[in-house]
Amino acid sequence: MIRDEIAKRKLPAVLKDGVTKETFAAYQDELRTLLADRCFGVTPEAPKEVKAEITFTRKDEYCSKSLRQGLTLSFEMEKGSFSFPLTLETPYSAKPVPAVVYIAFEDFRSDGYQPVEEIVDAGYAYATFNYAAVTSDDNDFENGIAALTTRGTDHDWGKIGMWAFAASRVLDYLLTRPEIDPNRIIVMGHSRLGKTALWAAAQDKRFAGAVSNDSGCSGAAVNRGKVGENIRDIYTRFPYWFCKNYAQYMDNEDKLPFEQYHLLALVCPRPVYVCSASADEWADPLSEFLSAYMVGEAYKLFGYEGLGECEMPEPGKRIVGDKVGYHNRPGTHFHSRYDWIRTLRFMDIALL
Ligand code: GTR
Repeated sequence: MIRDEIAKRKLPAVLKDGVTKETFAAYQDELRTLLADRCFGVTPEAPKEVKAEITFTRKDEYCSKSLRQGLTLSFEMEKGSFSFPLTLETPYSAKPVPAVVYIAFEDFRSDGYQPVEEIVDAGYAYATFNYAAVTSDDNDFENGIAALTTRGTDHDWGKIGMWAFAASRVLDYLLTRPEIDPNRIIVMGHSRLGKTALWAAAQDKRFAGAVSNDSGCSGAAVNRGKVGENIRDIYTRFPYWFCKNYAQYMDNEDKLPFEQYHLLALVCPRPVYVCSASADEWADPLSEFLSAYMVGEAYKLFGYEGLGECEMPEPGKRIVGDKVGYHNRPGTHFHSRYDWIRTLRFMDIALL
């Protein structure tokens, strides 16, 4: 039973004593500072301006349903200017459309994790970039955006922070496009990029919502009592995703001054959707579900229903509240059309 699971894991409270709707934003500031200092590292100031250059335009994609554009976004960092490519697919529509910023493992391609025609058919614009074009997914801090900032102290940002920062620069640009509804731009990612999407929305309130797919350890999954990957596993293999302080919590999860539902609480009251895959034991679906379940308490402050009194859904089932949703897709670690379609259906309503 979920209640027993929560008691057994000795999970910390979602809300500090006395937090109200009025003081929630101040509480979020504390949580954000904590997550930056202990886990993902501190993000530098946003640039004053993001310049966009259109590199190609195709007007008749998907039997003329959508416009595809390649772009280069450029801006100044502490040690010089940085540019990276973006692809934007915008469905033709009489009214401004919602949009998804998808932090991807590869360049734009209409296949695999990127079912672009389905996304366009669901009425969403799709803005995607290859995370490797921002900085490499390894311990090399001499390339891309990493080379233009500092990583000296124990709380300097890691690669997840850098990819999240790039997602915010995409948002800067999308907010200049009249075809896109500025109040309905969400951020999404799978696995390590699901962790990134949550951290992006946690820091940037202009994102209207966040979606994590199979994000597991240091993403949506609660650390205390987690099976599969733990902080030692992740920090040993991927120390560069995080700030150096995170090492203190290897084999020491009980000392973490937050839980992963606090990362989700940073998105509240905006919508958040957590996707698990039933056979993704490394990510641990039950621990991902627990975060979605627990964070309901924060949404209640705003009069929104959380997941309610429920148990972990069977594979193939989902549970949604007003602004928080969860599904347990049958199968292994993957970002499938199943995940995309159900996510966007949830967002259709939750973003209203
Ligand atoms: C794994 C890592 C996970 C997850 C995954 C991925 O190796 O242990 O935390 O992020 O990679 O990004 O595919």
